[in-house]
Amino acid sequence: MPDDSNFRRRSVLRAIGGVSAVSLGVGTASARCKESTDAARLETLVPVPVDVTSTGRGYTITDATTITVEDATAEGVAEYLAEFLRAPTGYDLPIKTHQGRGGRDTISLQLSEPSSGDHEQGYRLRSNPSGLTIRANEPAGLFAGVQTLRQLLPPAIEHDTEQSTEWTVPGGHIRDYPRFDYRGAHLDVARHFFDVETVKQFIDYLAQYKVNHLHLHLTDDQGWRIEIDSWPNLTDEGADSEVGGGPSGYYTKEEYAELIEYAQRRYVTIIPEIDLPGHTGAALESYAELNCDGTKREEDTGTNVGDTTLCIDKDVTYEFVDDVIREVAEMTPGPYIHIGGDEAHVVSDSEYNTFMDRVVPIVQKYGKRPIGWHQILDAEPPSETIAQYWYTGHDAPDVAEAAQNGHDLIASPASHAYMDMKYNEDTELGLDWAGLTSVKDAYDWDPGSFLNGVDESAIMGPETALWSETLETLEDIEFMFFPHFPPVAELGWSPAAKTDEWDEFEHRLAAQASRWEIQGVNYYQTPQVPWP
Ligand code: TNX
Repeated sequence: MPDDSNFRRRSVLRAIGGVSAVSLGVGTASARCKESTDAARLETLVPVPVDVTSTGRGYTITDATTITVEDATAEGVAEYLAEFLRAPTGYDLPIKTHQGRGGRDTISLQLSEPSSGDHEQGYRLRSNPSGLTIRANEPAGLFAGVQTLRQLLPPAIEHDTEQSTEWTVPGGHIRDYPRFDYRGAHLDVARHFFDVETVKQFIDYLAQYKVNHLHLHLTDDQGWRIEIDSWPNLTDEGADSEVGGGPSGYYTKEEYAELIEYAQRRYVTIIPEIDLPGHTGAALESYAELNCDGTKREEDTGTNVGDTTLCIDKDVTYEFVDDVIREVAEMTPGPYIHIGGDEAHVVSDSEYNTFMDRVVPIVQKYGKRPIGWHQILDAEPPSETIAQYWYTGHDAPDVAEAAQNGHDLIASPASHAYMDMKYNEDTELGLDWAGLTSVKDAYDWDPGSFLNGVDESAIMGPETALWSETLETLEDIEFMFFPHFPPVAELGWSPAAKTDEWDEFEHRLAAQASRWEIQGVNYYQTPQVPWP
């Protein structure tokens, strides 16, 4: 239950100590004041880095700044950074190739040989008056460093038109790497359809908080959202409905490729989900032969779950699944395909097992690693199968046993990671079947130890889920996602020892709001957070 009533409003200045005490107006005092305002940004990063050292004066980006890379490997990140900085600063920020550190007035992006103890997604960032360096083992690490750099700049950097301000990065060193390699966010585009632009915006939000997997729930009872050439009715007939019956749609193969590419540029891997054998109303509405009774199902615009299934006993079911998985595998460069497996309430246990025994190998045959909601473990699939835990309890002996037997898990407990749970009783959007999830609840758990009897080494990482029964627009998505999401993003990235103090986190979270305001994010101003 949320605990908004106990909330006490505290100034974010507490977290950025000392700033308010410095007198303004006098030359040096004002410079010192600015320096400490800049330095405060080292202390409001989300996710909080592994190590941060403040060293006084930092680097100011000017008209003279160039971005340097040592070779083409870092160019993609350099271009992303330049594109991001050019509009608000109005500077040219040319990208140049240069061996080693770029020298004065450069933002230098360096890829180095991994040194011992360095994580492959980690980075180091240094800022001093002569320049700024981000060093990493992999481009993904550079990209994470760039997201940190973004938060080290004044919030005005989030504008897409030219601003006049001093673009100072506080002086300091940061050493940083993720706790979990896998940090995910799920988006339900089936209950309500979201167009390509909306999903791109969502991907940008993930990247901003260092989340590197987007799980797209592409099919459900209410709509089929991905073009499949060999079964064209799926989108000709199965894509024109959604919850409430409003306007809907699907991604053509070209649009899906566009999303993949957009995500790749941001080091986000897309995981497509084709939910099987339940949650298949849209397919059953498109093809009579997939139904056991041979007649097409009626269009579904409601929110019931669990009352649909492909016909387990028919061969055509497996021809259908094979074609769909083959085409989805062909258009997905990432290593995973999610095959759902949840809430198949109208099949018997033995039918469920029969189905998964045939379908899991299809995913493997097309070179992908299967993921399922944790019910998939009931069918005892091969240990390569990843299970996504979504119940609320800490005790799940079957899941714990599977983890001990080699299954990897994704942690999405609905009581903490379901972004569609209402913040409190008054939240107009969202659901409450798993209880209310305040922003504090979203932070108050440990993905590594949530499940009793499961060792942290079996946890790939946390994943948020955003189901869209009640969400129709980008504004709706933003309302449930902000500020529910950054807490879970931090739990995925930051060291456990740095993520157990809500009193400290709430100030860093509050400091993000000035960026969201400029970005135009429709966030919920929960009274639990001391917004500035
Ligand atoms: C449960 S989580 C579901 C979804 C609903 C969601 C709403 C899961 C695997 N199944 O079908 O959309 O709750 O919160």
